[in-house]
Amino acid sequence: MNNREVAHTFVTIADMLAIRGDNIHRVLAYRRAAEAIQDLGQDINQVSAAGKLTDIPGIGQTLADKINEMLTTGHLAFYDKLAQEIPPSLVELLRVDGIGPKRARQLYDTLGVTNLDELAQAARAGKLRELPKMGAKSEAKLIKAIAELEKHGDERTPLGTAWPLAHEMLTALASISGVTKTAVAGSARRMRETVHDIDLLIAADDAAPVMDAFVNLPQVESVSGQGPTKASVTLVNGLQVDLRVLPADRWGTLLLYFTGSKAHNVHLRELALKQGFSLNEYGFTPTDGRAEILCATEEEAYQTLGLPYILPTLREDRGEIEAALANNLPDVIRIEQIISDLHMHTTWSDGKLSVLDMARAAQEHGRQYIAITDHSASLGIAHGLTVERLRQQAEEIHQANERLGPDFRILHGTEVEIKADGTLDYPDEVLAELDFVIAALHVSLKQPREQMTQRILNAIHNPHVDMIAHPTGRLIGERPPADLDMEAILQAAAQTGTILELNANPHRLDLKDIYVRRAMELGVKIAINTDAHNADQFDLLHFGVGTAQRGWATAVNVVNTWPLAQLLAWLREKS
Ligand code: DGT
Ligand code: CA
Repeated sequence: MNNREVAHTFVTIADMLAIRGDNIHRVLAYRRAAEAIQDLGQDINQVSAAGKLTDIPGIGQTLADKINEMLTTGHLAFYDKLAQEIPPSLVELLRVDGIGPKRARQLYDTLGVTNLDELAQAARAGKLRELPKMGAKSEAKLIKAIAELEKHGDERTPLGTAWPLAHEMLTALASISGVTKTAVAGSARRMRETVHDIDLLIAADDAAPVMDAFVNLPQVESVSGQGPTKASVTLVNGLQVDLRVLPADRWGTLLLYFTGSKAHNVHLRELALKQGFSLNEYGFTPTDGRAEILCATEEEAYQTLGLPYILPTLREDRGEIEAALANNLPDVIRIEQIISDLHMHTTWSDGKLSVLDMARAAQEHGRQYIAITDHSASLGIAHGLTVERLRQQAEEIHQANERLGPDFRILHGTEVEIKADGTLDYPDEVLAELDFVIAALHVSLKQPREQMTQRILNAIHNPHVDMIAHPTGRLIGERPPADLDMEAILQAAAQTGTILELNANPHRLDLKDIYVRRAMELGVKIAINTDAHNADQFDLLHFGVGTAQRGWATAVNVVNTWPLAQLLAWLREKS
């Protein structure tokens, strides 16, 4: 079995356990383990062979034993036993909006439904309306939700698609009179790279006008549910959006609750209980009968628990609550600290603007220095530069620097192709003429793991290469990452002082958060770059910063926060 298969088994077990009604911690433990395995930079078989499974965050001895059993026998007795109680296909029901574990269990127990097809049939035959807590209206709603699932699927949507939509809608609603606060909550606020749906929150005393405006927004295709303070809609692109309208005095706990993650919330609630409160979205209720505590801000909610404020991007229960308790939260990178962008393109290759125009746009976006890094010759599709043209470009960059004066600096760089055979597209003596050398993969991304990894390692060990761009080459939702031994790459980057990029384009976000976190542990320096091909793409930076925060990156480890002299000194030292 491979990482994906093991992760899939654990996710299914988590869902089966939830349907069976097991304790939430047990369910979350399997989910967390699945996520860690899915995201692991190494082959789980190798980790297992090295006896290091328990080094993976979220995997203790019990889960390690189960993984070993799967890897050696191809089976898991626990899964087989569970499957006799809860058919694994029953978990498909959870994909339908409005069906949770309890409902799935009920449908199985009462109607013998075991999968999505059977559910659709039962619903369309009118068999659901007689069930307890159902009725014709709920049945109709489920039929709609099933149709929705059949039409649009339930693929997660890239943050880059969801984010602008969420903010456009919120802006439209913010202007309604009586609205005092607005927020995007949920996974989008935590800047997860993909979202299942968008959660919007609005504070207003009178919900009705907001509800009305919401369901009539131009982005909305259909309304799947509407109550006095709550509505769900599907947008024309298939994305689902939930809106809640609430009074402002409970805003803090409401925003906290709906921002999640679920695991973070569960952990906070436990902490609250230990301190004598039950915590929910409406506030803190002391268990000894004292009056409820309302929190108008998230800061107050954390304060009530004796915690410092925890940024949304950290709320994944990946150690942030322990760190907050120890007053040891990482001082993660903030967007204002970024002063450079080290990866961008101009009309010399596939960019839309000249060197000077890109520099001016970067300056307008607050950057103090940049590297111009057009593609190399072999990337014909992007009009890569021959050596001759690369040298002509040096002259243009020199002139642009003269024009821009001492307050801004353009470095002359390249995004040199790591070719299919593992060599670089320019000879070393050409690379030596440049200020900043990025190496990157764009072609032959499906080679076997060893070959792929070796190509990047070759580049890392070339003393002229300063940075590896978008290391895995993935395009979220479109192209899977190349099969790479990321641990070996991170180790080599640490050893040679090679910078790894966190490409801020929301369709890449590559390195992803967990690799950023590992980079921080190993002391690898990262660069958050936009890879801009046009002026407006400098605005994508915040996606990179959000992802860096999710990886607990601090300013010292992000080279774009360094003054130019410090970066140049680092590059000179690089071996
Ligand atoms: P998504 O939509 O799958 O990308 O991820 P989220 O985190 O946006 O999840 P969603 O939309 O199901 O719920 C939004 C937030 O509401 C979630 O992050 C935490 C909170 N929440 C929802 N359901 C529960 C729950 O059963 N327990 C707790 N503690 N919190 C929940
Ligand atoms: Ca959500």
